[in-house]
Amino acid sequence: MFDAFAKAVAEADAKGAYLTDAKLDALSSLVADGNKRLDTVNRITSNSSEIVASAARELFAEQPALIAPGGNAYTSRRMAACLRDMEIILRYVTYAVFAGDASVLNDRCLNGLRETYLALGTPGSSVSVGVQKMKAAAISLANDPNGVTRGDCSSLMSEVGSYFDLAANAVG
Ligand code: PEB
Repeated sequence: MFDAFAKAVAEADAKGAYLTDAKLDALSSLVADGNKRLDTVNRITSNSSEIVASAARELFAEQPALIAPGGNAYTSRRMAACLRDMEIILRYVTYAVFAGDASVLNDRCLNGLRETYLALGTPGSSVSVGVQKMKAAAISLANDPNGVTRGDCSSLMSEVGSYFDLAANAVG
């Protein structure tokens, strides 16, 4: 598991090289924009239940077969497992945003997840749609300019989006 700093060191060390100016610049802007990152993590974290619930509601509205008898989220046990999976994925996305690096998400959550869903008979493509819906909800919350100092968050939001895309593509 890396954060953006440890990743830069590991990559430089693998080449026996010093940190490049480009890396130093990238890390220094990560520090300069640190409050935006922490605000983003805080907003997603403190609204996590709502993000999961609304994404699941939309997913089931679009794919009602999932909650019909015989569906993959039918019975409260499977529904609970489904909501829990979405919550787990969202939690690892918040770790990746915090760390500025996807390795925690890849190594501890996504690694082998496609195979797990295949073995369970859970439709990964539906999980992927659910993750995309969480992405939309999370970004609209995190990118809301009200109640915070206004600034350019476009690159941070595209980074946040990239972690959701990584998760969606890992199972979809
Ligand atoms: C991954 N999900 C399930 C299981 C595992 C995971 C390991 C099997 C064990 C169990 O049931 O608890 N666990 C989960 C995860 C990590 C982990 C992400 C990462 C660290 O450790 N069903 C649907 C939807 C979808 C869904 C499409 C969006 O119809 C999910 C939610 N996952 C789902 C369901 C089950 C499951 C298990 C329904 C139960 C499957 C079953 O027992 O039939």
